[in-house]
Amino acid sequence: MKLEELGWNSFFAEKYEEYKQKGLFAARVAREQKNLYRVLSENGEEQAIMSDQLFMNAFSSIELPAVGDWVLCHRKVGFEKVFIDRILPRQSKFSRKGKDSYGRNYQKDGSSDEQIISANIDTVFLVISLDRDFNLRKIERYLTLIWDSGSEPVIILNKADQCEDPLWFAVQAESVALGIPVHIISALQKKGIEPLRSYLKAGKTVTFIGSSGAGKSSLINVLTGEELQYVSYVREDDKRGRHTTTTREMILTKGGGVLIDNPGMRDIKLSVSETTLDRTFSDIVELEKQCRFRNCRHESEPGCAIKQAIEAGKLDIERFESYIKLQREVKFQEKRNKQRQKFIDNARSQQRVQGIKIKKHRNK
Ligand SMILES: Nc1nc2c(ncn2[C@@H]2O[C@H](COP(=O)(O)OP(=O)(O)OP(=O)(O)O)[C@@H](O)[C@H]2O)c(=O)[nH]1
Ligand SMILES: [Mg+2]
Ligand SMILES: [Zn+2]
Repeated sequence: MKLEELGWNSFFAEKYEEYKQKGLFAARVAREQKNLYRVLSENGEEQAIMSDQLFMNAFSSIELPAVGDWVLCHRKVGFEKVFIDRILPRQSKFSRKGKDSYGRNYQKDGSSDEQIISANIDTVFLVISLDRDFNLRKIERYLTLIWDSGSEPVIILNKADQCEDPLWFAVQAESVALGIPVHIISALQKKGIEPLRSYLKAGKTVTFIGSSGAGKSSLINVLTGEELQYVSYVREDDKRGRHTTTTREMILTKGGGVLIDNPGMRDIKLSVSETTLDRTFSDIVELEKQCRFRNCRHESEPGCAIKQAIEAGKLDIERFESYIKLQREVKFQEKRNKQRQKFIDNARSQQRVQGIKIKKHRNK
């Protein structure tokens, strides 16, 4: 297995340079389960665990290896598993708020932690099924998360076979996608799949996100031509999906290209910067610039471009309200993140001063 096929590039090679001499080898995390990892490298696939040092120095779950990460490992005589010593800087990281996959929460203040969903991603396939799952406000949230990750979103409307007028949904989706590609497919009938192959290039990584039951694993199976991922059945009476995929997992396609399947997401809490949010709502940001007053609150001010656009039917009022709501959420999170960072910085400097290693209980 060549590292380049797994997504290795000059960015990582440069970071690796200083560790080459220390006998550490590079590998990519393909799977994570409890504290056990599976890594892929030139040596093939192996089981791995974190070195004590990596684990004990981690102050939050984003400092632990995640699927998609490039890590540096060493071998110890007498041990079958390899040890992960270090995570190379991430080129992009797709994260969300919440407890990590083991239900651990590293935040001493009780607030939820940031959790890496997958790292070093080029493209995110946002899979939405054309039934009750379809919701523009939800798409806006997802897109903001994706923009924040530093990867490119693609919207995939699945289960076209279940829907009378998929094009109508596509037009709706395009109204919030603002130029992001939107594809209509049916994973079940294997329709609309070919155009998606252009995103799967050797050494490029695509991750799949969306609600449980949207068809992420089904699509992966169609793209790889193999029944690699478990697919659930959906109860006919309420069309609700059931969680099938339980771990994040990396899958290599035959033509090159790395896929990462994820379990469905329940809630999508945002912890992003305002700049990221403005990217999702760039149409509104543009409009705001045309208001007569720079500090227009878009209420009763004269010459308000937002109000005019809403009245003229050019801007959906629900979209505008969604923007305001998310802005509030983002500001609140930014404040919390600052407090948290202060806490971590303090704890780190104390640790350094006292020279004490705080022992954490593993596997709890
Ligand atoms: N009718 C129809 N059903 C589909 C389609 N794609 C997937 N399904 C069905 O939807 C159900 C859920 O599919 P999965 O692929 O398991 O969904 P998932 O997004 O991986 O779900 P989680 O792993 O729980 O996040 C299964 O019963 C699939 O057979 C489609 O295009 N049309
Ligand atoms: Mg799945
Ligand atoms: Zn205004």
